[in-house]
Amino acid sequence: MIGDKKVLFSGMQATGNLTIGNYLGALSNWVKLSDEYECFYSVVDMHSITVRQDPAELRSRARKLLSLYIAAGLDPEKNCIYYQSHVSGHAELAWILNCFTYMGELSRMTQFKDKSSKHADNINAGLFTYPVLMAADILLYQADVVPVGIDQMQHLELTRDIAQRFNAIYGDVFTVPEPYIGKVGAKIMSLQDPSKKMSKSDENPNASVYLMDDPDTIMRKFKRAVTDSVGVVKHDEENQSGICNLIDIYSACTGMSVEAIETEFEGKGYGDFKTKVGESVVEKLRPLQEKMADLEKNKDYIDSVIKNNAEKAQYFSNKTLRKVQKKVGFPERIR
Ligand code: ATP
Ligand code: LTN
Repeated sequence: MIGDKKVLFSGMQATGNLTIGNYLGALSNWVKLSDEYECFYSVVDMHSITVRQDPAELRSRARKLLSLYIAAGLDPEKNCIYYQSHVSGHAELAWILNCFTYMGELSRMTQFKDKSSKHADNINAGLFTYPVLMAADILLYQADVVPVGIDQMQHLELTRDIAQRFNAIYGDVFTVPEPYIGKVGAKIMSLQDPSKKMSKSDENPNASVYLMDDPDTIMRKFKRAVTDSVGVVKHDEENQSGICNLIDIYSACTGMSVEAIETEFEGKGYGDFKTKVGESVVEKLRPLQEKMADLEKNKDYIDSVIKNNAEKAQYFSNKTLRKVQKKVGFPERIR
């Protein structure tokens, strides 16, 4: 707890351009929960270097991502929006937690398996211990809740296991966090292959809709979206995964229920449906894109957010870090 509020932590990597999957699965829930909790939203740039990055590009993407958090509706006066690399406690706690995590646990992580097959020439130790750094992010702020998309559930479970293991040895040090998975949009699929999740690192640009895509591009991508030959707008995951995905996107953008959507498009063709889905996405993204254009002009404001929030995050993270260091037996600091 911070004051009378429970704590929320979440983060995104500054790799690639964000997609509507990132937005509907994570960012929009962050905004929804931000009044209820004391929130920490990090641009997890330290996670990004587990795969090779161009330094200038990483820096510019990280800044864009931080601005995007604000453009999506997170108020940086109320929410702590900061770069992971500006707060030394993440790496320090990760080291300690590495000593409480087993090789076997890390070898089972599907994201590690996926990324090591994609980057076979660079299976570095950071890629392997990535989930421990994620656990450190969360436990450092004593987070009660972590809003993420379904693909991160396995990492969340590992975080809970590490916290419980540590608490069993040293007493109640860490809050054991709960995942928060939204009801709609928790797994948006690729528009070109609905059996795969929409991902910012997909090589096919038609597979993903990016948050900064202009309206014409968005409409074109939805028109080209892979569907089926059934011809009915129905939420049938087994036989109509493409249509199902479009229904989920439409539902997440309009707030309509699946049943109401099926009724709206009864007797209508896929062409009409795809147009409506595209329009709903364009409308959903419009305010975010406008705000983003404003923020890009306001360098000093973003700089002040970066500075003030890093200090705030450093302050709260230090409390946990000092406690953990004492518990494991590091010598006291002499003042
Ligand atoms: P990459 O494909 O480069 O690994 P990513 O698109 O999966 O990246 P992350 O930075 O790993 O993006 O994820 C940020 C957040 O967005 C996480 O909470 C993740 O669960 C969520 N997320 C990512 N893709 C989707 C998706 N297709 N549907 C719903 N949520 C998603
Ligand atoms: N592993 C996450 C990003 C991430 C994160 C976190 C999410 C790093 N640290 C802490 C929630 C909480 C990903 O790949 N999407």
